[in-house]
Amino acid sequence: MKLYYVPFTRSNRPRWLLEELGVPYQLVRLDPKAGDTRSDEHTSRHPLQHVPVLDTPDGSLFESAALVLQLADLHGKLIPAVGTYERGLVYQWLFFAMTELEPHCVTYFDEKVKKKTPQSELALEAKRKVNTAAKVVNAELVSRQWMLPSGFSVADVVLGSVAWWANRMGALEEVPNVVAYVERIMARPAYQRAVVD
Ligand SMILES: N[C@@H](CCC(=O)N[C@@H](CS)C(=O)NCC(=O)O)C(=O)O
Repeated sequence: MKLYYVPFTRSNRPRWLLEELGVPYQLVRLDPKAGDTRSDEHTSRHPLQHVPVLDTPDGSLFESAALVLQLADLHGKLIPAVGTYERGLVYQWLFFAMTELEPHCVTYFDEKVKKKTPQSELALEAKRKVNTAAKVVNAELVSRQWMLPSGFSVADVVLGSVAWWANRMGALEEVPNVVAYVERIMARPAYQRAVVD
């Protein structure tokens, strides 16, 4: 497996899962500032010139959540069997992370970090929406450590990395279980190996 990767981006998600699975992989580091993601070669891998992209023996794939699902299925680990209720929960939390939480994190990041306007109307609205979604996760984590009753799974790789981002930006308010969840994630040896460089 070959992973096209830019540090501190969504490409950490498949890298973290590869580390959790303990399977060998090749990391191809791209430097967006040097134009690596805009090259013809990379555009042929990802038409939007984004990372991550994963080369598999059968062809290349993009979209971080899709890569995580596919890798877990290929290795038969950290994902419940197709058709089980817990598999449904994996879909639920992956879609929740990607559609209910991440888009508001993107808006908050753009306002706070890129435009440096953390008090703009858009920023405050995005922060409110981040916390509306985070409260759902907070309630879920009252009685458990990870999103599935059976324990750590791919759901935590995707939802956990979005929660990490929200926490890192200082967007989370009054969701102590989510903050503790992010701390548990950061304490995982596989996570630490995935973000080391
Ligand atoms: N929905 C996509 C988003 C991919 C994306 O936006 N990637 C960003 C980094 S987080 C990117 O490649 N930006 C362009 C660049 O860095 O040159 C996914 O989850 O994989």
